[in-house]
Amino acid sequence: MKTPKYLVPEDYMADPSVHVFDGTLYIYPSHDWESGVAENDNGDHFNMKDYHVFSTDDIENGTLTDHGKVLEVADIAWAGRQLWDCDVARKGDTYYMYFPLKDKNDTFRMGVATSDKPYGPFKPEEDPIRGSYSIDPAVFEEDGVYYMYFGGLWGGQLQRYKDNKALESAYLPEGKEEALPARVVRLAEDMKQFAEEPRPVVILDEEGKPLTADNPHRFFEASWMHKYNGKYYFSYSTGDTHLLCYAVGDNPYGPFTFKGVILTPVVGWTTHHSIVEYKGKWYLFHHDSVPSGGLTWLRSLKVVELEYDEQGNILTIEGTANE
Ligand code: FUB
Repeated sequence: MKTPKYLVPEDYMADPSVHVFDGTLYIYPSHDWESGVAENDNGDHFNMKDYHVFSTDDIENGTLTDHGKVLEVADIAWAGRQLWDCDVARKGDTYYMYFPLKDKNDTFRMGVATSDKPYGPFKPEEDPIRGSYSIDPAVFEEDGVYYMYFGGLWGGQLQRYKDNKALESAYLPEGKEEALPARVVRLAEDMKQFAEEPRPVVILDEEGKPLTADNPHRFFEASWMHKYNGKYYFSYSTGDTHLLCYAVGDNPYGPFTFKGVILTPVVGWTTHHSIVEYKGKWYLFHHDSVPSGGLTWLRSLKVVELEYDEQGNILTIEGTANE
């Protein structure tokens, strides 16, 4: 499947987190809609209020099942507004959905909701995860240990925190200062709290120096982790330079060395993805705003095959290539 394919042409879905459970592929996207909120740098126009889950046994030629609304703002006791990119992990017989949502003080926290089925519905906990902040959770499991990667600049509020503490005033590094890193944290046994203080996800250049704030490849949002040939691939969006990039490390905490661009800019401001192996092939799930005529808050899900060269480098995909 060398050309990308739109997955849900009848609705606007974005930020796909994708997992395979018992041989079926499940997609957990954000659900975009026209809420009428004006576009701004704070991301207020991404005013999503619920999630759907999709599944398929044949991503290339099959149809997707829409499992309907599985969680909504109205069900969450601590909710303010804006359900952004979520992810789901399985431990034992329980499926845990992790979601960023602004609380009643307009501060993003990470919530947890559970289900006994991968397609929900998900029942939210009464409170957000203690000590959680910012957006875009992505959960990676290895040998029964679960790691959450998270964080996002600007509207994602990461610049409001240092050493996991809220700052009195936000600070965004500039120029040759070190870029703000994503965070990674091990989840507790019960999957509902952090087991430790979140750590920085350090991305180094080829000389071993952390990427600086003026580097067009520095982290902005949309963390994802996958493993290929024994290496850990941390991938992410560069936000205002509109790329999906990746960096490779030897363990889930990093550091990671910058390797390259996965996807060149798509139509629409945001770019966001997941990378999954299914039935012997690797796929990039992502979104663009072509079907809505470029409206960045009305995005559409896509999938395209992802390939590596013999050294394990990801071959760059053209963001404006279409069906
Ligand atoms: O969908 C809202 C936000 O836009 C996500 O959390 C970001 O990653 C960006 O895609």
